[in-house]
Amino acid sequence: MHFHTMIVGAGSMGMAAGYYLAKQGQTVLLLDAYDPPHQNGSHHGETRIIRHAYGEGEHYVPLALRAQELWYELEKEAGMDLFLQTGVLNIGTKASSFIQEVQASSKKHHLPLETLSAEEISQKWEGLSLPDTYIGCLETTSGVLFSEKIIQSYRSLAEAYGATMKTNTNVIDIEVHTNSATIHTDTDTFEGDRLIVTAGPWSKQLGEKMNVSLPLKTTRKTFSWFDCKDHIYDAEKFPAFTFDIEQGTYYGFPSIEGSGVKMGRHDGGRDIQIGESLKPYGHYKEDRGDVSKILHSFFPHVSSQNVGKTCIYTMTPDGDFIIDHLPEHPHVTIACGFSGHGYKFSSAVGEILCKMSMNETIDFDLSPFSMKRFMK
Ligand code: PYC
Repeated sequence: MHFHTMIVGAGSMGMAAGYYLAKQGQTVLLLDAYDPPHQNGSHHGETRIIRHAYGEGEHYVPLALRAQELWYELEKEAGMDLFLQTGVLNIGTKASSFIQEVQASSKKHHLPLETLSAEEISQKWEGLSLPDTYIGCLETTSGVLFSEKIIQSYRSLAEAYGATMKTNTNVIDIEVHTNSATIHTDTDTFEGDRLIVTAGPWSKQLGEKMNVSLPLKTTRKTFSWFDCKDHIYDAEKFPAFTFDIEQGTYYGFPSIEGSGVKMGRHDGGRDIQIGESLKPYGHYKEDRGDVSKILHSFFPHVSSQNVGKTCIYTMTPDGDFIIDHLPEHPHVTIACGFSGHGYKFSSAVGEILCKMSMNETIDFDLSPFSMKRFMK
């Protein structure tokens, strides 16, 4: 079988790319080791945050704004709610470089952002009680994405546009030729003019099959939901949030239809080797301890913990993504290393990967995401 584009890894980035390519009338093959949406990578756990003013660097803002437009478009096409405009409150001290970058990026890109003192925050949300030295930057235009529903929507639409989806399929080998590629799976061989590798934590191993050494580290992360005594944290009145404080960096979600407050720690985690089985949530003491300490310090109306899960971050050394062609083979693109903050961009990244695969002009500066930065 011969395709215009073959995509290895149909998670958040790959599935979005497959959708855009199939919609453009291209023949597309999507391969995944599981059956997406699934619980084995980096897209499960129901929700992800989208923020526009961006603590990780203002170079992400145009990408975040395009992603937001595309989320609204996807909602329309899929005919369902995939984004909830809860707003996002970024919390930290004035000295936090993350908070400073949130403020600077909002100023540079003229984004609506309100800075509130700890007292103003507790007046606005009785569910938050913060030290006097903390401030919060509130962006009301952003909020929460329903990550698994989105992957399912992209998949259904891509298949409706004619994409071929092969699930529970392991890629055994990849041969890159001058103008094409061959993929050998455990059951079949596929040929394509273009190849996109969007395999999250499995990208490093797949890179090796193409003689590319990707500087990726995989980290086991946890997140958990906490019961709330009353409706104080309901998404109708409480925002998604991030913390950049001396205890670490954290993120969380309001209670959505009775889910409870969801919270995870963004820094830290345990390095893992892909292939080793992931220890279940609760295996390590810090799985419960890390976030419950923060939650019980600052969220006085949260009660007992409910349930937790594990997921995987694929980290680059600098925390910026990799979205690039292979230096010697421009028909092969790799998008990986989303370093725990990529999901929100997956619509825009999917569109970019589609354009790269069709040799179209890209409207974004992708130089911060080049592979060359690691090849000095
Ligand atoms: O980038 O906001 C974020 C985020 C939330 C959870 C993990 N990353």
